[in-house]
Formats: sequence, C-alpha cells, structure tokens
Amino acid sequence: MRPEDPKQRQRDAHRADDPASGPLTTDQGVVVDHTDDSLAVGERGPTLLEDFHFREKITRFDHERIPERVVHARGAGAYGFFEPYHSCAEFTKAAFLQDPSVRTPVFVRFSTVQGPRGSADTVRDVRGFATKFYTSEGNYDLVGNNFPVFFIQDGIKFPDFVHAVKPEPHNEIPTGQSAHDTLWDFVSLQPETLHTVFWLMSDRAIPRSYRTMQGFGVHTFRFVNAEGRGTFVKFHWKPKLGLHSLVWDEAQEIQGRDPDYNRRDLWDMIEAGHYPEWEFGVQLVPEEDEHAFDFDLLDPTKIIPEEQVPVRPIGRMVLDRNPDNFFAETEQIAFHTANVVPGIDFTNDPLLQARNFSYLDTQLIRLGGPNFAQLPVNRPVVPVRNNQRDGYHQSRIHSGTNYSENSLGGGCPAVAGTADPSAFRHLQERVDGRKIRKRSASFQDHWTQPALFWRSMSDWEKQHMIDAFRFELGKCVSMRVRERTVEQLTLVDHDLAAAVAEGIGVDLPERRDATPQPAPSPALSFENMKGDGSIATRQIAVLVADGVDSAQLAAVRDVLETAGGAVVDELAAHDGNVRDTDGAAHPVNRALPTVASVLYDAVLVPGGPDSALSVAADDAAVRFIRNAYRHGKPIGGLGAGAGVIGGLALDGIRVAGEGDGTVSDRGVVTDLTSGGSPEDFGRAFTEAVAAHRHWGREPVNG
Ligand code: HDE
Repeated sequence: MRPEDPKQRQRDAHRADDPASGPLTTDQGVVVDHTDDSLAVGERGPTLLEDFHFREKITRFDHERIPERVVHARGAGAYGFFEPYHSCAEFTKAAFLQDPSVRTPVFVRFSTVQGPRGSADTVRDVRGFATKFYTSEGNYDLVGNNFPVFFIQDGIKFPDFVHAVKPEPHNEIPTGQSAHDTLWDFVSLQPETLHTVFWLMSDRAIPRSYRTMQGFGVHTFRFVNAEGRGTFVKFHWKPKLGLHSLVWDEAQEIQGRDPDYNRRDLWDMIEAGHYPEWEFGVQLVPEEDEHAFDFDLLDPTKIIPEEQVPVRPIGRMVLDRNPDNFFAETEQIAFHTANVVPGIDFTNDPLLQARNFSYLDTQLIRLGGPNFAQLPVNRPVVPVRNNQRDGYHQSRIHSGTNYSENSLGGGCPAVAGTADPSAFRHLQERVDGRKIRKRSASFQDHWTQPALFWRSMSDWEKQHMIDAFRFELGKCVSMRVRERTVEQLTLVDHDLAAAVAEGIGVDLPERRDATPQPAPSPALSFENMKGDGSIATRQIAVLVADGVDSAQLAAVRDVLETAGGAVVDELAAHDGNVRDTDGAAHPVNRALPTVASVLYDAVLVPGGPDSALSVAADDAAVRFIRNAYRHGKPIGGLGAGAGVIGGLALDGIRVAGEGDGTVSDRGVVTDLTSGGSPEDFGRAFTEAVAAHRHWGREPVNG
C-alpha cells in the first residue's frame, strides 16, 4: 500500500467517469448508432450539413491541438514525492522542508529545448528539469535545467537567443539541433553565452537517461526563515544512479532507432517499479557573504564551485507514477518560476526577474485563458479562495460576492492577518538606485568559468568537447562565424581553440588565454559522478543462438539481475525460442533486427560452442558487439563467447590469456582462462557495467 498522497486523491476525484459500458454518444449525450459513414443523399451522393454527429466529430478533431511550448516543447513527465531528510528551519520556513515524515507530492517534467513536440529525444541540447511541489502551503515550482548556468544574463535577450538557436526563419532548418549558423553567430557575438556553450558541447547535453542527469535551479534564490532572515541558495538535484551520458555517434543513431529513447526509458522504468530518485541539495551563502566571490551571485552564467560552497543534501525525490493521460497532464502542466511558497524568495538576478513575468504570460496563450490553474495537474492540494473567476474555461460554479473588501459576502475571503505566519511575505530587501539600462561590471567576466569547466574535464571529456565543437562549427556555412567563435575560445583555452581551429579549417589563433587559469573543480567531471557502484536498471544485451549454455547463463543472470538489479534482454536472430545445450527451448526477449547496441548499456556473449559460433557468424550480432566497443561499453564473454570477442580482434584487446574474470582497463570481461565460476564472472562484469563506459578505446566518437 502506498502512503496517502493528497495529489493522487485529488486526481482520482477528477478522473473522467467514461462509462465502461453503454453506447457511443455525442458530446450532448445523444446515443449514436453509426459512426463510420456520414449522412449523405443516397449511397454515392453529397454529405448533408445536418449530420451533427459528423460535424461535431470533425470539429472536435480540428481543435485537438494547443500551441506547443515556444521552448521545451518536447517533454515527458511523472508524478512522485519529495521528502526532506531533516528540518531546514534554520534557513527556511517552507513547510515542505521541515518534517522528514511528511511527503510532498510532485510532478516533474523533463524536456529538450530547441526541437518541436515531435522531435527526437537524444539531440545535443539542454534538458529542462521542472518540478512542481504540491505543498501544504500551495504550489512551489522549481523550473530548472540539467545545466547549472544559462546562455544569457538578462531576460530581455531571451527572444534573441531563442530566435538564434531555433530553426532558421527562412526554411525552418535544423530541427532539434544547435549546429547551425544563427546560433553560433549569436554565440560568437555574445561571450556571455560561452560558459553554457561549454556545457552544451560536453556530454551533459546528451544524457543517457533523464534518470541519470543532474538538475539545477540555476539562479541564486533565497531561503527565508521564520525570523525573516534570508540566505542565498542554489538548488541541485543529484541522480542516485550517477551521471551517465551517451556518446555523440550513439546519440545520433538513437535518433533514428528510437526517437523516444529518453521518454520511453522514464516510462518503462516507472512501470517496472524501478523508480528514479534524486537527492535534493543546496548551496547556502549567508547574506553577508553576497560579495565574497569573484563573480556575482546574481549572474546566472556562473556556478558556485562545489569545492568553495559544498552541496548539502536536504532531501530526496522519487518518481513512482506515470501520468494517465499525456495531454491532460504532461502537456497541460503549467510551470511558473513565480510560484513560490513562504520561505522561498527571489533575488534580483535579471534572468529570474524576466522569467517571473514570462511563465504566467505564456500559459495564458498556451492554455487558452486564465483558468488553467483549475486543470487537475495544476491544481494545488490546498484550498484556493479568491475573486478571480471569470474568463475562458471556468469549470467550477462559484457563488457569492467576487470583490474585496465586501460586507455582503461576509467579508470572505479575508486576507490573512499581519500576524498570520502562514502568509507569504516578500523579504524586505532594501533597494536604492536610478532607472538605467546597464549591465553591472560584476557580470563582465565571461571567460574564467568556461576555463574552469574545461580544466575540470578528464582527457576523454575534453576530447568529446573538441569533437562537439568541430561538429557544430563544421556545420556552419559562414567562415566568419567559425573564426569569431574560435577567437572567443582562445580567450578561454588556447589548446582547445587550436584543436577546434584545426578541425574546421580556421587559421591557428595566437595564444591569448588569461593566466593564471582557475583551479579545476573535480565535482564538474563525469569521472566523479559515477554513482554508488550499482548497476540497477542498466540494460544488458545477451546475444544467444541455438546451443546456448542456459545453466551458465542463468547463474550469471542471477548475479546481474537479482543481485545487481540490471535489466537483461536476450537477443537472437529471431523471436521466440532457441534451443539450449540440452535441446530444451530457451526463450528469447527480442529479435536482433528490432534493436541495436546503441539501445543497451552493455553486451554479453554467453557460452555454448554452437551458440557462440552462430553469433560470430551473424553480421548483425558482430556489428552489435563492435558498436558497443566503439561506444566504450562493457563487453562480457563467457566460455566460447569469450572466444567470439577475441576473434573480432577489437583494437587493442587481448582476450585469450587475459580474460581472467577481472575488469580489464578496457571494460572487456571474460572467464576464458580463469576457470572462474559464473558468479565470479558476474561480479567482475558488474564492476565493468557500473563504470558505464570504458574510455581509452579510440575512436569513440567516429
Ligand atoms: Fe524557460 N520558459 N525561460 N528557462 N523554461 C519556458 O514556459 C523563459 C530559462 C525552463 O516543462 C516557457 O510554459 C524566459 C532558464 C523549463 O513546462 C517560457 C527565460 C531556465 C521550461 C519560458 C527563460 C528555464 C521552460 C515556455 C529567460 C532554467 C519547461 C513554455 C528570462 C533555470 C517547463 C512555458 C515545462 C519553459 C521563458 C530561461 C527552464 C516561454 C523568458 C534560465 C525547464 O515561459
């Protein structure tokens, strides 16, 4: 039994009572006996206008779409809960951050940014990570991304940035891609974009799964405690499974093989009971330290390095329920950065200030009027009492007066008394100044933090970034755009600029990078975010054929699935069954032609000489293993299966004599010479799978 969840109770009350039996009716409830032919004059004559059923059916169909989100149009979402580890009363009075025994329902929507609703999931892009907390004090929305920084500093530039990154206006190309002239033109002219562009060129921009990416609130917000004391706060979500991404070559292939890759993964894992989980963390800065940094806390293009201000874990979020209806819930959810609760407040970050205008405005057009908060997914779980009633799509029947103050309605709803602690009160920040349009001098360093990011990357991460810059700029037609971008890169790191310049046919620039360069922040590298060594939910492909050693395979599966929590799929040239070494029927999960190695995290070739021989002779199976190898994935071989891998002569791999049940530095694990038990092998393979990727194989991005 799940604990009582007020949001689920509310959803249940909103469920359509579509009758399980009874005839089809019109919207007016009139019974219909025929819906396949329109009313016409004779069998071959014209359709009649009086066919109200036909007209209603078509009209309703014509109006089934609402405008998609102008950005973040493609998304996937789920319900779940948040619970704090301990009370955060010292810093905030927010009710949902006080009591570890209180679970707050949430809905999270993940999204890509550039592409339309129907675009592919695995594009190089920022991912949205928006959370609506249905708290006991009203809705709180943390509308974040999977990068901790943003492309621009002031919201007034958002339309320019979005126009530049979106498909170009004359031909609406490219879809879901940043590799085009207008984006890089903008980047090369606006160095404030650079830091986020560095994140965009990293593997952070191609997450393996929504379940394995971080989330960030981006802006500096404020916590406010019961005494009215403010503390600056940055919000972080850390995935329990660790941070894992795709490689670019793989991401591109998945766009064709399974454009719904990330969406499907989220859905399937929740359906299977593998509930994704994130730890919620905060970086706290006392108000008096506002100016203690060499960047401005109000500048959304900057991070506070975790080494400088550690992330304190304060709670966890679990997503454990898929929506019932994509349109009603995932599409109609309306986030708004200004949806805050007592204890959380804004700062003067000019990007945040603009967002506080934009999100309400956009919902008015997208959801067709001002009553969208009545939609079930948007409704708070606490009472709503106010005088805002009329307008499109009012779905409730209010009675009584609709103005304040009133005496005729008994004075209801009355405002909370000044002593009522449950009311939201803005932090009384003192602000003096002249009305000006001017960027603060404290916002002007656009190069140190990209350098910090670059210098924090491991060698393979740097190589992937160089490849990404070369790919993106190599797609730009304008040589001037390429040159100007490289000029900007020289201000960050000369070696990077030189490597990119060489790949895109631009003259090698002079060394201009600033010294001293910032000290690396290890927390930024994938190398330090691998998770807890678990292989839970990793997808492992096992290539089988007639003659598979099913007893040995069962023992290994036991380690991987029962102990490790991995998801194992057995793939053969055809669906149905193969025969095992004893001639018994051995079930297959998927036919090889319907899948590809890019859809799995690891591949295993089990023993049984006949099975191994058939795998080695099957082009699709061999391609599968080679691709897994190219993409840095763990590869396992058992018995004769190890021989198959050895036989492929994968670059630099010696299997025979080396496969002793331990993890090789290239993530190839076999039991060939060890005589090791399947259990030993299972454990060693588990270690290789936990590492997720094994770099040092080249080329990985080819
Ligand atoms: Fe958004 N953004 N944004 N954004 N944003 C929207 O709201 C906007 C920004 C983010 O799953 C829109 O309902 C402006 C930063 C997410 O429904 C729109 C500015 C961050 C989502 C809008 C920003 C985000 C949106 C489009 C600069 C990360 C998807 C439809 C001032 C911290 C939410 C909608 C969902 C969506 C405006 C910048 C994240 C137009 C004006 C920074 C995750 O209102």
